[in-house]
Amino acid sequence: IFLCVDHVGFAVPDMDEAIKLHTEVFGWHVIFRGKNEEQGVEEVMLGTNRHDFTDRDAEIQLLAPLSEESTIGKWLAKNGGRGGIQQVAYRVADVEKAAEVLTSRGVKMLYDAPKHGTYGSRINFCHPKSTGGVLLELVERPADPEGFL
Ligand code: MC0
Repeated sequence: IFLCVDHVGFAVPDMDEAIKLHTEVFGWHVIFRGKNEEQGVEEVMLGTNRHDFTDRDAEIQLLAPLSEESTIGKWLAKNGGRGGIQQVAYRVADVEKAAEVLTSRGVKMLYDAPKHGTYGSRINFCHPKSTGGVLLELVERPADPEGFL
């Protein structure tokens, strides 16, 4: 079902501080910064800066809450205000098909239909109660990522 790991999502209490840490200390490059109002997040995607950079590389996603009531706001509050790994995202070719297959195997999907994700991707999530405790996101990237990367 899965093509590869698309990204690992870190919940962060302070975006600017997190960017500084992951770029200056760990050497990642900011390749996208934006807001997803529907998900209640400010997000930053971190990637490598190799000359042969392609959208096949797994990325790190920094997620800061737009409000205390948002998913990330609640997650941070539950984690004592500290950041941490909030999700792992698997890339799929067809998010509806992948959700259908996983549902038939007993996984509980969060959404009946895909929602909008980073770079114009289509996303859904597997509830952590049916994955052994990890929030798993399914990501179908747009066919043409031109203009995003
Ligand atoms: C909650 N739980 C988690 C978890 N969040 N377990 C693992 N990883 C997480 N991230 C567990 C809690 O510990 C608790 O377990 C149970 O799930 C219910 O927790 P809750 O605090 O009551 O939380 P809920 O039910 O309000 O929300 C959990 C749920 C939510 C997964 C439904 O986080 C959600 O809707 N997530 C999908 C959307 C999302 O994450 N958006 C932000 C990223 P116990 O054992 O205590 O009952 S946006 C994004 O990712 C976009 C930009 C993209 O990539 O394109």
